[in-house]
Amino acid sequence: METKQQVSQDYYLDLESRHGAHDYHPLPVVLAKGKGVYLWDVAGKKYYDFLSAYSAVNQGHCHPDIIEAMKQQAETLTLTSRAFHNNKLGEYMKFVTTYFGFERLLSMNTGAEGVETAIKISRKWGYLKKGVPENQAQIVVCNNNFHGRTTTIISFSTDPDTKAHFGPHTNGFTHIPYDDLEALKQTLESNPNIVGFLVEPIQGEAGVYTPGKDFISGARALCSQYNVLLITDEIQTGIGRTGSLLAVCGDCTCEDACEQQSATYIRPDILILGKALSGGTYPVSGVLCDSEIMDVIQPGQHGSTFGGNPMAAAVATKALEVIKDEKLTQNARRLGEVFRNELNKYIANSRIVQLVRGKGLLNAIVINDTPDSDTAWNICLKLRDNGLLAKPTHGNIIRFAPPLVITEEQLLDCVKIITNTLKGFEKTSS
Ligand code: IF1
Repeated sequence: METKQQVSQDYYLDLESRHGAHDYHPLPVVLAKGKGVYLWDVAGKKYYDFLSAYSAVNQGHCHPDIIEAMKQQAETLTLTSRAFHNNKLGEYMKFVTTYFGFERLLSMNTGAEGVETAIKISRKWGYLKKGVPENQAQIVVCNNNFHGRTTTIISFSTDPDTKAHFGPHTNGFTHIPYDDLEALKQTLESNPNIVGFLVEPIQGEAGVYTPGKDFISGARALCSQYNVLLITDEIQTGIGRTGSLLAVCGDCTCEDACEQQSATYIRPDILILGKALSGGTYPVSGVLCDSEIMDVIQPGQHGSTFGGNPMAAAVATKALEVIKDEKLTQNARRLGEVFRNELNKYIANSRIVQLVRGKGLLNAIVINDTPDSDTAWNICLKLRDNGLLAKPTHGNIIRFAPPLVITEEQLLDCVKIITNTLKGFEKTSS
């Protein structure tokens, strides 16, 4: 926070505008401090964070235990590369594979790297284990997917903004509509070269689309039937965000490692994690699967300079411990219900809001205006003025995703801010 002078927000906006790539259109607010569910801007104004850095800050901003783990490791050993072993990676591998119930971990940094890793593993598994002819592997993806921004991943995006003018695109991906089991079945039975089905259990960027209750379980059955790897991208939905440890856990309330999962748990063949894996303090992602799949990767065939570094291991271990120690998954489930119930009371008499949808503390409201209108944006500007930070996903959809450490009192305070702000837009709605 500026002590000598209140440096104007414009000073910071101008620096970014003049010296940076214009690859984002952020809400006009310049943040300087974060703690728990709160953020402060350069003028010292306090906000509730209702985006959580796209669900990377599930454990709350600057969680003291995660920061302490980070400080200790930072003063000890930050990076060895995988050219040598270090004393943190093996223990982390054991911890995280036990935590999620898989045999092996390949540790990377960004979510997109995790997705790319899963694509490479699936293709190679297809060639070496399923007998797919070289370079013929196909991976099924869903329309309106979001899995990151590398060239291969945007090659199978259906969003023009994400994909246009970045060609030539990578081949080997087949699209189906999201939440369409019949389309998946027809695709799998008609193409023997399919090696994987890559899917978000809830489509976050598309607007927090929660599929029918049988979609993921049905996909699991079809993938098993046709010897295709079920690859779940839980980079945004995982680690307690949806009121379960993983969005595919269904109503599981287990507090132990995943092998004690309840009947509702749908175990993927490959699980991709990121974001909150570090509690928003450091880029850490990971791909988990069993040996039969992971062993297609042999020395020299994949990796990254920072992949599996001691700092990532220390921070991710603590970040996952915090999720369980503070029962953040259970808090997300309970307060997610409260949030949707309270908003639905407002929506019952609203003309500006069509609906609220989501699971746990990953929710969104659909504004009663066209996707190209600026109503959702203007609502977010007003929410900012009223002390709550959120941002539209596509056009007329506003995502609401606070840190999972939020208390019921804070949540109800936020519901009040949101509904009072929406009221100001009711009279102008058509
Ligand atoms: C941006 C979206 C959210 C993700 C899923 C992989 C990744 C992401 C399900 C890649 C990343 C971020 C990226 C960020 C904004 C944000 C986002 F709007 F882009 F789509 F959350 F919905 N799978 N999502 O959500 O992980 O490489 O970023 O670590 O690029 O604008 P990453």
